[in-house]
Parts: sequence; C-alpha cells; structure tokens
Amino acid sequence: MKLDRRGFLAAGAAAALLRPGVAQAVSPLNLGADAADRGIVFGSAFDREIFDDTAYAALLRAQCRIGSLENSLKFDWLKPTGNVADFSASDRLVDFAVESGIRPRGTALIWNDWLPDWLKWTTVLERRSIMEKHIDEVVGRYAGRVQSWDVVNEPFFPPHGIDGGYRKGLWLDAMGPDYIIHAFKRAAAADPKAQLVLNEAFCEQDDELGKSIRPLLLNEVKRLQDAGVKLDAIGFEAHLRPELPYDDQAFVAYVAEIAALGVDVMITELDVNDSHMPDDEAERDAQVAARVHDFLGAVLQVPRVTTVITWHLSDRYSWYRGADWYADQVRAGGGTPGRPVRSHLYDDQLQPKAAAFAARDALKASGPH
Ligand code: 9MR
Repeated sequence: MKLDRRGFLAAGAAAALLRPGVAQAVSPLNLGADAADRGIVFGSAFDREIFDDTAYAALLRAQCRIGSLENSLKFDWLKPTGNVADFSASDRLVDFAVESGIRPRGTALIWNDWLPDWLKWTTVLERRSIMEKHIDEVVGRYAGRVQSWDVVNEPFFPPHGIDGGYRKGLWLDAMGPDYIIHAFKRAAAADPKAQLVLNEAFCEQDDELGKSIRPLLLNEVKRLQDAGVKLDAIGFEAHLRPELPYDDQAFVAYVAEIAALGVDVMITELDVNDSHMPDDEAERDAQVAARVHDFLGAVLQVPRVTTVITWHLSDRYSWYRGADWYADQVRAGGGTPGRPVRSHLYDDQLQPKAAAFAARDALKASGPH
C-alpha cells in the first residue's frame, strides 16, 4: 500500500495558504471524484451535527456524492412518542444534501431494532397499517429527492433462534417474514423511481455469525424476486472488526453470487473498529488503513459494487465514541479505555489519515464499474 504522506502535506500546506480561512476543511483528496472516475459513487453518513459544524459540512460537501442520513429518517427518530412524524430535522438534512450535490439516502425505513415504546403497545393487527402509513408518508414525502432507501435493515440475526434466522422484533411478530415483502412493495408504490435496498450486517466477517447469514440473505434475494418485489441492491454494512477472522476473497465470491442474481451491491457503512488495536496512534492508523485498503481492493473487483459509503467520515462523529460497549472492547483488546477513536478516514481535526489515502488508492486501482 502506498501512502503518499509527503504529497499530502505539501498539498495541504498549499491549500491552506490559498484559503487560510477554511484551512480546517481543506483536504488534498477528492474521494468523490476518484470514485466517479471508476463509475463508483462515494459518500458518507451524516446527521444533525452539520447544522452547527460548518467545517464538517464543508468536508462532506467536498468529498461525498452520496450521503446516508445516519439517524434522522429512522422510525424512532421521526416518531418517538406517537404515530405522528416530526420531519423538521430530516427536511433540513435532505435540503443540505441536495444543495451540496450529495444524493441523500434514507436508512432503516423498516428495522426490527430500535423501535419506540409506544409501538410495543399496539396490536399485531394495528401494526401492519402503521407500517404501511409510515412507508407511504416517509418515502412519499421525499419522492424524487431521497433517491435510495434501506427499505429493510438487518433482516437476519440467527442467534435470536427464530425459524429462518430472522431478526426478532415487532414487525416480524406482526407479519412474519413477509413483512419484508410488504415493505418493499409499499416503498415501490410510494416512489417507483427510488433505489430500494436490503441492508445487512456482519456478512463480511468470516466467523460463524457472518457465514451463517450469507446463505440466508442469498435465499432472501431469490424469495423477494420470486414474489415480484422490486429489489435494486443489497447493502453490506462493513463495520469491520479486524480482530475477527476475514477471508476477503471468500467474501468477494459471495458478493459475486449476489450480483449474479441481478442486483447491485453497495458498501453502506464502512468503518474499522479499532478497539483491539494498540494505543499507539500511528500503529492504529496503519492497521485501520490496511484493512480499508484490503477490503475495498477486494470488493471493488466485483463490477456491480456501485457504491461505497462510510459510517461518518471523521472520528469526530464516530458512533463508537463514548459507547460503553466500545470501552469494554478496548479493555478486552488490551487498550486503554477512553482513548480517542481512530476508526474513520478523517481524524478529529478533519484531516485525512492513512485510511483516507488507502481508500483513495483502492478506488483508483479499481477497474471500471
Ligand atoms: O450510528 C447509529 C447510532 O447513532 C444509533 O444510535 C444507532 C441506532 O439507531 O444506529 C447507528 O447506526 C447503525 C445503522 O443504522 C445500522 N447498522 C449499524 C449502525 C451502527 O450501530
């Protein structure tokens, strides 16, 4: 892997001299353009922090051609206390994206996790119409603007012990596995032009969990296709955990099998959990970069991998940051809890790290998509 650090410093210094007022947001990279050169769409998750953090907003604008609203289109964020949605934040975020040339993506339209308490007290009969109303109003509201939806998020979790390996939850309780089919059909009706995606976690891992989900997801694609569902793409999250086993070529073969069914493939939430890496920052940066480089280099061999989205562009807004379970992982990995997270492409000061250059190199080395 070639990390052009000297070139980066020189370019950064020159840019800072030219535009001293915005030096913090200047990056010598243009990941969106490098990806576009290969026919790949690059972007990141973002959310309400952009309302106050203009430097981060500028970085997103400079690097991203697609952006997932991290949370603000989720059921529990739109409807925390009852069946009436508050779109004030999501409207602003979608406006920001559209005005910035970032294609907005909605995530977790229907997800069995993270549902608000009030939904638990509804009957299974009520729940189907609540789901239909939700899809109609949310997808319908943003039709023509939010161009891509994770219609169903994380459908499988075999450790829950449910037949078929499905993730347990209120939607599954109400409709059985056909909640997935209903959700896709409803979303297609609400916005026939939107890209409809089934998003899944863990498949990249070559451990028992990842390998148990792969065939279930592959069969689900066939089941949805047989049911006449419009399924445009499969999303693989790729929250990579290098302390677990990986076999990137085995995963590539699996991704190719999915693509052969006639769907696109997206990497939807890329980051590298650094909890089991040493405290030394340079060492951690090198390990995170190597994982990004190897993973992207592998999956981008498949021409139908159309999109790469990171789960936040900067350590400043890492979802690992401050999480108790992450501190526990750091402790279990022999590290010092409380140390700053370095899981993303840009650091806390919004400067590109080795991982950003690794992503650039992998994108540039990729064939046409
Ligand atoms: O990063 C998100 C975090 O802020 C939320 O609290 C959490 C629950 O809504 O979701 C996180 O994002 C998840 C994504 O929606 C689905 N895949 C796993 C992501 C990280 O947990």
